[in-house]
Amino acid sequence: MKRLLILITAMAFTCGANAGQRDYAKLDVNDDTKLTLEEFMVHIKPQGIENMTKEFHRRDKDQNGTLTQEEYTLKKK
Ligand SMILES: [Ca+2]
Ligand SMILES: [Ca+2]
Repeated sequence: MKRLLILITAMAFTCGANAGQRDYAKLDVNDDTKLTLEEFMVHIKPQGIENMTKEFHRRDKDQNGTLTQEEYTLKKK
């Protein structure tokens, strides 16, 4: 049990360190290094969809309908 807790803590720490990249890889379901709106929405709760749609378009600097990793991580804090 103690070991599991340490493992979870270690994982949380690792995730925090480079969360943007890990998120991006996880969201990019088809691994084409572009995030479509659909991929972007996969982990979003229904009530968050409107906000996330705005967020997606805000990050999509070149307005091509997909997010590169750079666009995705740019404004993330
Ligand atoms: Ca993709
Ligand atoms: Ca784009």
